[in-house]
Amino acid sequence: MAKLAIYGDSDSGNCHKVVYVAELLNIPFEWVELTALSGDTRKPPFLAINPMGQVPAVVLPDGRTLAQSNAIMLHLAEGSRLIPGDAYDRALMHQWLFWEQYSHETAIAVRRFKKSLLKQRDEEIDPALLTKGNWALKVMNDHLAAHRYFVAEKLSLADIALVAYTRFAGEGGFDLGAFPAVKSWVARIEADLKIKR
Ligand SMILES: N[C@@H](CCC(=O)N[C@@H](CS)C(=O)NCC(=O)O)C(=O)O
Repeated sequence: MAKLAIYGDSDSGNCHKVVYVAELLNIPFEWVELTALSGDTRKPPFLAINPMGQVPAVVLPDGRTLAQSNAIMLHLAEGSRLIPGDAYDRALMHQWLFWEQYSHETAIAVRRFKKSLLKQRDEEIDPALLTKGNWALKVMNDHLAAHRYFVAEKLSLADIALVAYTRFAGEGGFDLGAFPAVKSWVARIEADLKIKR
């Protein structure tokens, strides 16, 4: 029987999300490394798997393909403890997943990419990214000051999506020391996910 194949870049938090879920749920997989910066994600062999030209993308054991980190996590975790059974809690989880993609990843991951991977200097980076990322961290910190997890006081895909880039926020020039509830939540989720690196 074919295994799940995860096409990803090992520097990418979006790709890590998929691995975290597969490992947590004991789903066997093979990893296919594709460096986003090399342009390989925009070449025909990979475009046949994901016409959007981005990692992560997966080929399921039955040969079907799927892209977008949060969609892949939702599919792999269908019916598992990582998706709340209660309809309202499930909607709350989706609330955080959509917010992560629109308001968090677009500032924190993008600034980290520019600073840490493209080696751009602060003066070269749009200052709005710092403002937007700090706002996202404040929203998280306010929530986590009163909660151990994002939804229903237990680990869900919301925590996994949000931790993926929050744990690298320092590489993007964000100071997690200013957001103590976020900092301790990151350590808690890293322990829950048994993250090694
Ligand atoms: N919304 C997408 C974002 C995926 C994304 O931005 N992937 C980047 C790596 S983190 C990529 O493949 N960049 C290469 C490119 O766009 O050509 C997701 O969550 O999967």
